[in-house]
Amino acid sequence: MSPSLAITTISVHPFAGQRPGTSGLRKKTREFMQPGYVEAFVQSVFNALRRSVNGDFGSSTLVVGGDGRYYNKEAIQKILHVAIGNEFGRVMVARGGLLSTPAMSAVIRRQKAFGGLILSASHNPGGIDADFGIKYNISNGGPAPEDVTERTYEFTQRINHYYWYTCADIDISKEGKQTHGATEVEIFDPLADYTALMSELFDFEALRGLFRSGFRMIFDGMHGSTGPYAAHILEEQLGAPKGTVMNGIPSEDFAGKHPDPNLVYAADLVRLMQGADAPDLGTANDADGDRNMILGRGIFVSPGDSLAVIAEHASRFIPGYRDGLAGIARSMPTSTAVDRVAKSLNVPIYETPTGWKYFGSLMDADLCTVCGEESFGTGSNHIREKDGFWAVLCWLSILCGTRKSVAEVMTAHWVRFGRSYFQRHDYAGLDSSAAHLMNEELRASLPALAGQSFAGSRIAAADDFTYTDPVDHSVTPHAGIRILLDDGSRVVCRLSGTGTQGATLRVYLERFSPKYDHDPSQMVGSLDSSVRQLLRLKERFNREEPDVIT
Ligand code: VG1
Ligand code: CO
Repeated sequence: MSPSLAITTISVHPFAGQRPGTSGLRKKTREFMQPGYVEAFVQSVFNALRRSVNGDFGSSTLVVGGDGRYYNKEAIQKILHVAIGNEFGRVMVARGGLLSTPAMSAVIRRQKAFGGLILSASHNPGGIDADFGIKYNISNGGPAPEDVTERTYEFTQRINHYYWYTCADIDISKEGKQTHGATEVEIFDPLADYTALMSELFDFEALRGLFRSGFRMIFDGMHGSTGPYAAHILEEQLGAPKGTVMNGIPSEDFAGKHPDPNLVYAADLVRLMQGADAPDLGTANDADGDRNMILGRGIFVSPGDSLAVIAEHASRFIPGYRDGLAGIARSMPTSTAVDRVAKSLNVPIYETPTGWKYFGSLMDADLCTVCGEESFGTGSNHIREKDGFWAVLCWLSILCGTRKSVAEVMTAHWVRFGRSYFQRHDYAGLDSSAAHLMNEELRASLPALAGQSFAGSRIAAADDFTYTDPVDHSVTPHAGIRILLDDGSRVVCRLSGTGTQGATLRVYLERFSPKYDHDPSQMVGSLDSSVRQLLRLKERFNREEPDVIT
């Protein structure tokens, strides 16, 4: 049979709401399981990209993999059949379908692929009644920028057919190459490129020495996709004792938990790190491996501080950054701790909207080397995604180089730079229209806020953050409402773009002090009560307390 005979055109109707958010298309799993849903979205992605290859994917490589959640394998089969139907020259599939988000980014870059499809709803729970997602990454290895996601969305709204290659399920359990139609399907080792990249950036020999000296750590894989990477690199390559990796076996529903590395959802690890026999370092990654949490004995490192400490020490203790940093970027709501480091290093600092896609153009233009978000995301220009395990290796290198404990590293940092006390309060499952109305009202009230008293200080400025990309000059409006106080404190409010049900309000609170030993909750307490009053949260939503504080 000639290849084209096996390709059929299948009719499909548009599905409402296939608009990618902060990080790809994220919905309830059952929504994705509707017949034709995955096919229609993936075909729309290809339709949006087709003009960039002059209508022919014959010399393009597509990479496919996911975080192993429920429906990962089924969706991969669908993507393979549609990609072969669209006559991609090569499709690379991670063995077993398991590929972390940062590894995807590394593979796209090292294999010079055209792009990749990641199946993940990140830190959201998995299962038939939980969440699923698909994200497209472009050839620089990073999330598709907004012009691509918007074009994709337009195609989803007028799609009427997709291309399908008819054949049995493709075996993705063993490495090797197969030919289907006009496409070479290559099953690859998901650990190889990522491990090679890490060994180039970090001094593995020094880290082996650290473990030989008796250093103890825990890595919590939260049953997501990173357990195998961590076991391979920490236990096999760096000589950390077996058992260093906990919850390291990927599971379809992440053992029924939120695979989200924060104080609430990684409670077991947090407890361990507070115990009498706590190891030197405690770390966790989310399901798709782009988020990280860092803990020391009895101490939690807030993500904004972690970014600042990594930026402070990178050029000294991490070979990949020996030449220094070109610049640093953080998302707007992220604490300003790293700004002070940038100042001391005499490098520019960039403030971007929430979501990793905004860092890509800065890194492609060599304007920024290290970047991060308050949502437990840290990374650098080694790839174009945030990288949870990279952050773990950064901290290992800093502890190895300084011979200090996590608490000592933090204290030294705060003594030198002062401390940004920071908290994020999430109010989840709010009525969507009420939440949007609140946003509108707040926006309308902004011009009148300046000069008013707030949390014992005075509002110096209040605005709705608009970002203009310094490289491609694209403009992103409505990226979060900021209230800036005379005393340097900040409150930021925005609605989440990754949820799958109702609306989630995120309130970010930050207060600076040169003193480092205050209680964070107390330090942001008056900001919290003032913003609750301003937003009239109780009245609107009948909510007394946030659902999650990070
Ligand atoms: C959240 C975070 C944002 C992060 C995004 C994706 O978005 O706030 O910082 O980039 O999740 O992270 P939102 O719109 O819900 O606030 V992940 O680990 O899902 O790829
Ligand atoms: Co994630």
